[in-house]
Amino acid sequence: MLNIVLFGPPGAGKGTQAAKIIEKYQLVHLSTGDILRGELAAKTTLGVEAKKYMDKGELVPDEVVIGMIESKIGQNTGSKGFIFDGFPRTTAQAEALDKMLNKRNIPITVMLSLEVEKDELVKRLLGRGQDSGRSDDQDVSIIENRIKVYNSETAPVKGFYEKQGKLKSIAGMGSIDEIFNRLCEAIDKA
Ligand code: B4P
Repeated sequence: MLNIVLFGPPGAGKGTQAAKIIEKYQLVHLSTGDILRGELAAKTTLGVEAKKYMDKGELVPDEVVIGMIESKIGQNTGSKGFIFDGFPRTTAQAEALDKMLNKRNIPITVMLSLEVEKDELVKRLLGRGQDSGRSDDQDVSIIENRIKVYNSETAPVKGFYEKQGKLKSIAGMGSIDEIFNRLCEAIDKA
């Protein structure tokens, strides 16, 4: 199995690149952001609760996202592999994911970390806010908070995979196709 953690700050291109990777490698795409937005659109209790955190640029509590991912893995056991997009976002989530995957004997193959400068992140997210109307992309102060939360709570997850020898940093500036080619090269060598 090929199991990839696609990592990076908000606006690094995770969702954009994940769509291309799943097509090429036939993987199951698990994006916690997409799952949460789906819950919100369906007006479930979980979605309504999660919106309170997402609209402030804060992380949704670990136990909520860990439970969501565990049930999605269980529903897709016969797949060629998974791409985890936007998860894990804390060290506790990374530890929980390792436990879930070790139990099934399907470890993470590689973590691909997209590296993008802060000014470019803000520009991309404001652009998406205009096109999509996504509420967490509308306001510079919410975007700045998401980047701050990324630096304090999420960036340490890189160290977790680095210790396991699985971290590959990928330059995330440039055209979508250039970045995709860099990612494919890293996946093919993993
Ligand atoms: P996510 O949905 O994961 O949102 P994101 O970090 O902003 O990244 P996304 O993948 O959508 O954007 P992308 O970089 O592809 O999370 C949203 C919220 O949900 C979080 O803030 C949090 O509250 C909650 N949440 C999700 N997962 C969680 C977890 N595990 N634990 C706790 N809470 C969780 O792209 C952004 C834009 O850039 C796009 O418009 C794209 O077109 C553009 N772009 C991409 N590549 C480009 C390029 N090369 N050049 C120019 N533009 C580009």
